[in-house]
Amino acid sequence: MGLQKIMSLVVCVLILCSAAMATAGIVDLTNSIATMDEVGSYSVTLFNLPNAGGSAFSEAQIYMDGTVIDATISLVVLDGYGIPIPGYPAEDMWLESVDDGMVPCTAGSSPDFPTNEFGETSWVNPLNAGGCSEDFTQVVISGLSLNQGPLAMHFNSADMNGDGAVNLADVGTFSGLFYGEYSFCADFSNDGVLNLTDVGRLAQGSGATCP
Ligand SMILES: [Ca+2]
Ligand SMILES: [Ca+2]
Repeated sequence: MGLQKIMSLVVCVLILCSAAMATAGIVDLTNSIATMDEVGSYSVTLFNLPNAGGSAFSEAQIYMDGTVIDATISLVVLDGYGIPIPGYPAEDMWLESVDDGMVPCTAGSSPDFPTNEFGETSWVNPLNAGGCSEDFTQVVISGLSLNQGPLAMHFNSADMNGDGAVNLADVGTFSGLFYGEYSFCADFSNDGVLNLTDVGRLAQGSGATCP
């Protein structure tokens, strides 16, 4: 092989390398995937408190049924080549209600840990959050939603107005809803009825605040 040929090969390789450098290690919102593997075709509801005293994802409830179900969310963060991105900071990933009804405390809806060597993280621990959303849930990485359909997860909270504290204002709202027509936002056990179980969860959350 002549020197010129070898040189042109080297140049080719360098160009390929620099093209690869342009997107390697950068999150790809299509390749990265979030799943709730145990949920199947159900939609689920998670009861939140600002102090993370609400439900773990492993103890979410089937929407309007109340049966406990494991709604752990798994996220795999991949670059444009499908290569895992390890060490992605937990606080740069979070959950958002499509209608913004769930209101997290600062970094309150982030996953449990930064991505591992396989680019994986998950949501199991309870969120620090309030507010109410009967809409679906987006997984967001550094401000951009994944290019997939949202997850069938809803949220409610004893912090009904989502101001970061469970106090008399929320008790007043709950009382108003409790004696009225059925309200998803007050059905903390999400079994489709408002009863003492929901009052118990309100009591459980009383005084809870964002960290
Ligand atoms: Ca409140
Ligand atoms: Ca209920």
